[in-house]
Amino acid sequence: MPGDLSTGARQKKRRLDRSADLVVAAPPEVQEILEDVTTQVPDDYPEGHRAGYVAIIGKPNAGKSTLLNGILGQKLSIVTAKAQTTRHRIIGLHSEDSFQIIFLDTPGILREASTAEPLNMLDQRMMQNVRQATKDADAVLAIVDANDRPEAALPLLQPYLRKGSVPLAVVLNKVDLLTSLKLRQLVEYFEEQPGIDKVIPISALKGKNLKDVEEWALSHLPEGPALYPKDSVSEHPERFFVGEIVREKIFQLYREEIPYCTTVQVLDYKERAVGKNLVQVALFVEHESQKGIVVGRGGSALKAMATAARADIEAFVGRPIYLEIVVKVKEKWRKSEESLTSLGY
Ligand SMILES: Nc1nc2c(ncn2[C@@H]2O[C@H](COP(=O)(O)OP(=O)(O)OP(=O)(O)O)[C@@H](O)[C@H]2O)c(=O)[nH]1
Ligand SMILES: [Mg+2]
Repeated sequence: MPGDLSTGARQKKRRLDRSADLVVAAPPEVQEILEDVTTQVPDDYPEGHRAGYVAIIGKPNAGKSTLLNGILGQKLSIVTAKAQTTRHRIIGLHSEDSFQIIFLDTPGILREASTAEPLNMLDQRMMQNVRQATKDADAVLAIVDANDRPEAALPLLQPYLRKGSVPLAVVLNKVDLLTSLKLRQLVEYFEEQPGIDKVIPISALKGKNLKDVEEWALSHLPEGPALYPKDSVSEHPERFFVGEIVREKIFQLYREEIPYCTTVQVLDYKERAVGKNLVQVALFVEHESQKGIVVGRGGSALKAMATAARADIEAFVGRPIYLEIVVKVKEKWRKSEESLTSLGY
């Protein structure tokens, strides 16, 4: 029977556990449960069992989170039509008897630093999350929107095209919007680029060819035991996803700068044996004027958003909840190291 986790795998996992603690400000009792869970790594595993990390990277809005959800068969990572929805590195666990793929969904990669004004501090933290994910990865899936100019994707792929780099697949997404001729041309274009291990056309939204992505990823994972319990779908606690669902509704229901100047923090998450669970969320904006927009006339905008969020949170946790949202101003939170850290970035 094969033995213990390799030192490299343990180090990677420790790094991820640590950075996840930063991302998710879980209360002590949750942290304790997490500790229990993450230390229960089995010492042996079935012959031929594979496990490892697969980073999902790409430009904003390419469909990274939709792909993760499609492979997992459940809505885990939030998805909206607006760019820069995902801000953290989201772990999604896809396990079967013979493997565990640890997917790392990441924020969309922004413009190259050399060609534009400097990124704000939130953007910088988001890019740090991408770098961390690819550093830990055994394989990288670069999601490319097949409707964009293919040349525009090359700078993003560049770091993985070098010899000895981590294996890279270009996943051409949204092929449901393309003619088959255009698709053939695109596949040829990327296949001609040296250093790309495979080009996989998919529609994450329609669930087309997702098995091909899974099979390619699996073929690049090392043999080893599962790193997380097989029945878990993520390592982030439920309250993290509750906050994400509120953020998703903000992205879906507000326009212009509001989604981008807003963040949420789950203040309290009480599971009750009887009655509804209590969820208290603080929603931070940067100016008083933005607070007015979020709340709306007579509170109508906030009420509509909270109603939509509550329905999705209830579907996610599988029971009724009581959701309380308070709107607060935290000036320039996107530009302050201290605020970003206290807000879980
Ligand atoms: N037509 C079509 N739309 C898709 C497909 N995959 C994703 N989308 C849509 O593209 C938009 C962005 O999807 P996301 O999954 O949030 O994209 P993302 O890459 O995670 O975006 P960020 O988190 O902002 O970087 C959403 O409106 C999706 O419904 C696809 O295969 N076909
Ligand atoms: Mg996303």
